[in-house]
Amino acid sequence: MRTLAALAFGALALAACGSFSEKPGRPPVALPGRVNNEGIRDATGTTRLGLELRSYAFKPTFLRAQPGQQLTLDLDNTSDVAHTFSVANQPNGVDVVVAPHHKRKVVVSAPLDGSLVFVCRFHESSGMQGAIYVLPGRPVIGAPGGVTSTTRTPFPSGWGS
Ligand SMILES: [Cu+2]
Repeated sequence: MRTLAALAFGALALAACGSFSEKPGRPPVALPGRVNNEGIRDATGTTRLGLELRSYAFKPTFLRAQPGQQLTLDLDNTSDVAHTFSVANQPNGVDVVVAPHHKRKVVVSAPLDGSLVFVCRFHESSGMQGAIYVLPGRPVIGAPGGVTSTTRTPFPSGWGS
């Protein structure tokens, strides 16, 4: 009976995990070109979240935010190749290289409307791009919010473990 109970609990835990928001679903905004969709995250209630860089996708791929909301992104490259986090539709946008198995931190502001598109410059054509968006279904436009700063501050010890 103990085994059965454990199995039941495991199934419940799996079901609970399945209901989280990072399941790849229909893309909330249409980006030009190929997009490897690793899920949507509602970031409207947070100021900081992790963004995994893998080959060749950002996870999560789409971040929903409030207009102008400032977000600290803990970039975590879990792959064996270098990636970039580069804002595509910003004249003076951020362009950060993250070495294999390294972490970087960027602070961005959500646009007031539309989407802030980010790409990996090395693998954009392979579908490595995503967006911070305000409302689903809105067109991708140049964003007056944009990037406020980037830092090279080391991550707190134990981060990501
Ligand atoms: Cu890349």
